[in-house]
Amino acid sequence: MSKQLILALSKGRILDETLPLLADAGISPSEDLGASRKLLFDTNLDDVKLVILRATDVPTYVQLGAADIGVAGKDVLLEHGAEGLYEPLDLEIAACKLMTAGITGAEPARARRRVATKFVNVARRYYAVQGIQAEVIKLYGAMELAPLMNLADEIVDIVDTGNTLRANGMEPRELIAPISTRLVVNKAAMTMKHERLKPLIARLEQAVAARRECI
Ligand code: PRT
Ligand code: MG
Repeated sequence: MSKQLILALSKGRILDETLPLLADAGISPSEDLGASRKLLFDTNLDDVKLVILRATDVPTYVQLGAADIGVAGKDVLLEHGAEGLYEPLDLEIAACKLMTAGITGAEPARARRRVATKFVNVARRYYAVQGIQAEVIKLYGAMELAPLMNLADEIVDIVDTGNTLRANGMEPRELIAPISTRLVVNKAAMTMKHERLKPLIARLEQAVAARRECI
């Protein structure tokens, strides 16, 4: 294994909150991420490189060791599964909730409930544990549309303020899991590169703790 550490970041809203946290931990990209179409970046630290990925690809890169360490939403991790990954630190950013939701005031009456979501594994597990028969329908976006269009009785989606649901005549129902962004580490790298990873994780831990004290 090379001595280099590859850190995989989730692009989108998580990235916006990750970069300041990394800066607090003393890691910054050598160039402006927004200014180029590059996806692999050097940092101020000689042995740390950043790769910017689609959020759902981060667990795959880290699990298979293409990246040593990654930053991903707990929702994405729950959907992907934890095999080959350690999750040593809650970064306490991009907090939200994974919930079921449906049309406001409507009873989820159907014996076999149709559930639209991009979190199909999470949804199947959740309804099975509840003892509810569910037909889970995979969607890639705009879950809020599915009940309105009579594609599904319910959705499983991320809720923050609830405004998106309300704007579409829907209400949150059950909480499946509170979500925040986590640090994940490749299991083999955790052993082989422990010397290098340990101080990096410790610095991030301190940065998270320092923010908690400011609130
Ligand atoms: O575009 P792509 O399909 O790749 O994913 P995405 O657009 O969902 O990615 P992005 O950049 O939005 O980041 C997603 C990650 O951010 C998730 O995996 C969560 O861990 C985290 N996160 C935190 C959120 C939210 N808050 C959030 N509010 N992800 C999505 N939302 C969306 C939600 O899907 C819904 O459409 O915001 C809407 C709900 O917000 P409220 O405030 O109206 O309830
Ligand atoms: Mg998006």
